[in-house]
Amino acid sequence: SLSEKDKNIVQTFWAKVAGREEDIGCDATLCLYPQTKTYFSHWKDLRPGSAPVRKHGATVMTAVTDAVSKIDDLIGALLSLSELHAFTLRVDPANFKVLAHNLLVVLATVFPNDFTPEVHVAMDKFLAAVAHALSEKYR
Ligand code: ZNH
Repeated sequence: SLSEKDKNIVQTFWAKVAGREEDIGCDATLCLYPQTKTYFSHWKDLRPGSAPVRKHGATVMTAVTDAVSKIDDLIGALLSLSELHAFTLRVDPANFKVLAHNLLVVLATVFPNDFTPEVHVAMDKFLAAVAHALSEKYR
């Protein structure tokens, strides 16, 4: 689980994402990894970089920013989103791990100097905890 040191590393590193949620979120979700597009078939334009795809990327990243600010209670912070994904959106929770991996790749690419091995470990633990919290309402 996340040590106090990990939490500090995550919070410091994640501050760099501010203002770039749309680009990073787009790349981590449907822009570079369109294999999940079956969940978004109700959108008119699903092409990588389309307006709804960019908007969704920003939405997910903003939710991650919110989770970073509530890092001491991720289960509580993400409970309603877990419910939404489990019962309304019916997203296979395996996708949370896929997104965590994709996001690590994107972050390493966008911030090659800041993404040290230490940051990598802390972000990996954090995103695993987020995936776990989002899976809470799945039974
Ligand atoms: Zn998700 C939506 C978050 C992952 C799918 N999302 C969403 C939202 C949010 C989120 C915030 C919005 C809501 C409202 O509106 O209310 N997600 C999130 C997070 C994560 C996620 C935080 C992790 C980290 N998702 C995900 C995945 C998937 C998804 C992985 C699959 C693949 N989501 C989704 C969908 C939706 C969402 C489908 C809906 C969209 C529309 O718009 O329609």
